[in-house]
Amino acid sequence: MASGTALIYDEEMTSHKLLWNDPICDIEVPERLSFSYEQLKCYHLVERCVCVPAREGSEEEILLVHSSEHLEVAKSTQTMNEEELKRVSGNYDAFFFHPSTYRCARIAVGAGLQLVDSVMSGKVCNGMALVRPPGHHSQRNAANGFCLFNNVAIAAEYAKRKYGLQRILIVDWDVHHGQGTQYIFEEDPSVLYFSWHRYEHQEFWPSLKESDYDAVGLGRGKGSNINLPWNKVGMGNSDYLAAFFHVLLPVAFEFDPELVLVSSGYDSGIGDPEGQMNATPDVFAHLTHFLMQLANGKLCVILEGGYHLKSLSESVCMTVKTLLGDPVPQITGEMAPCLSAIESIQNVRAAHKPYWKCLMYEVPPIKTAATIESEASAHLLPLSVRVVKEMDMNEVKALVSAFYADLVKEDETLLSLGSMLAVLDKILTKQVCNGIAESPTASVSVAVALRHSVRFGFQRVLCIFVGDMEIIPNTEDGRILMIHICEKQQSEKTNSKHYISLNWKEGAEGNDFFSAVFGFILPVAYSYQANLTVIAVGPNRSLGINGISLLFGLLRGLAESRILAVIENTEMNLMQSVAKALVGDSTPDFGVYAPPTQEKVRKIKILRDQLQQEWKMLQCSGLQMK
Ligand code: Q9C
Ligand code: ZN
Repeated sequence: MASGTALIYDEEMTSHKLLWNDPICDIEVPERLSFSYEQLKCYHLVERCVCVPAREGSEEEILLVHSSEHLEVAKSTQTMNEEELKRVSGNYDAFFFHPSTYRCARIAVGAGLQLVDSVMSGKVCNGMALVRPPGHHSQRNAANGFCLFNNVAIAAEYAKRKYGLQRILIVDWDVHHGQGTQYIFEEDPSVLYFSWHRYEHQEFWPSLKESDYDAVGLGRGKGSNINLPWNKVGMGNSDYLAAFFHVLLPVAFEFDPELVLVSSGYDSGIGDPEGQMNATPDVFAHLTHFLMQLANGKLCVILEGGYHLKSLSESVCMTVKTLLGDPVPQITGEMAPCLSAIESIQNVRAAHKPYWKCLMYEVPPIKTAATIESEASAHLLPLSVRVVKEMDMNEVKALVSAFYADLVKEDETLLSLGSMLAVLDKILTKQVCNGIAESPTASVSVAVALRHSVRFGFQRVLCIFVGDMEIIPNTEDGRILMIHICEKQQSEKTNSKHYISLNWKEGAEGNDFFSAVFGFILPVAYSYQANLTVIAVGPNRSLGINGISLLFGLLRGLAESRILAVIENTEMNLMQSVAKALVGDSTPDFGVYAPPTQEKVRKIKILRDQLQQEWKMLQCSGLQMK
């Protein structure tokens, strides 16, 4: 299992700069790179990365994607004077040449390829390349939008050839549409391209019809181009997360890429003069964390846009920090996507319904008056499991007798409570991020853990039960949100809005749980914004080990990664997988994609309709009037 994060930066790429007055191009400055790198140093992130040198991309490598005419024009600019440079630049929409541009662009290409090689060879697990000029607007035969060569597209094509990859995912979270990348891969089913972008009903640059949600790819590539147009400015954290939950992640997990590349523009972040969006640097930690769950963690992040130096550099740091495995920061603020975002999300889901099994039961959007028009081998275990000393028995007794005395008669239970509380205390006092406790009676341990956490001062604890468990009701309503995943229909607890029963039995293929995770559990969890997550795995669980691992891996993105796992009937396999997921170094191999049954999709939809007023991140289609 590869570990480590590559960082690629070469100061030489700061020599490409605008030599004349041009109000369109003057935001693409060398400081974007140097400032970001300084900020990385400032947070001591550079020293934690594996610093990989950049190199020049070869002509042959550039020709993987570009025409020889384009390469020759670019090459010819090296010896031009300012007047000639200005004239050639004028042949393109929003591009400037400097005598060093060709050299810089070749280093930008090579940096991306070095990153792909570092990840594919197993030298590192993931990494980021800070490059300019950026790439995603660049086309086979043209420079465009500050881009000369399409760094990410070349990286994808290179990875396909050199490593024989058959499925590559490109996630383009830059605020502009990477139309260059779309054109390059639109007929290629082996590259899934996802882009969200400021669109404003085609008002915003590059103002193309083909940036809309109905451009799904061509020929054999149908379904492998996903455009999510933002028709309003001001999109924020919840809108981006909703796009991941309801569009990108379900499709990406179905696609099951062997490598993920990010066209990582930060002009989609707050403060950017181009994007005019509201997403904070924190959200990029979450987006990165989600993508780390794919392709066995093989993730290459390559810089594109981002023009607000502070916002850009903070977001770069959040990305690199997350790649390094640091806890994901908690997102603050109300979690609810806006109506315009929901509408766009609904449109893309409907447009892609023919191509993706995860969307096959999608109902086509109908715009009517009914749409409301308003806004375990030991070394694998996390530290906590190994080092925590059990609590003093009297201390435990005293603690427990305060509330659950009648439940705790047997010594065995008391003993396990002791070790659970010891782990929990380490989490509460921030000595560790997460931990596992074994318990012969998970429901009792969890009840005690929840009560203890609330007493400690936690305002919101998310508790997920997997399996048959007699859930001990709590009296701290509002401070605890319970989601119970089990095969049997739970009876009458459902009248509390803080108890949700998700009646679910994993199918034989064993991965149809994705639809429940992305379509329901994560949206509810993000809406709630817990300070602590407790996950209890009991007997007769209706989920396989992979599903449980995925749940742990993804929930590490919440509550600053604070998770207490309570596991009954410890199987070695389960313990090991949970431990791996908690330390964040493994994503299970899900095998052949099994779509959820229509019945399950319906079940999720009913729950969503029922609960989306309370848990707003569930919204992914227009609200139906009652
Ligand atoms: N009226 C990247 O973010 N704007 N490129 C042109 C013309 C060009 C952005 C406006 C923006 C290019 C990599
Ligand atoms: Zn951009």
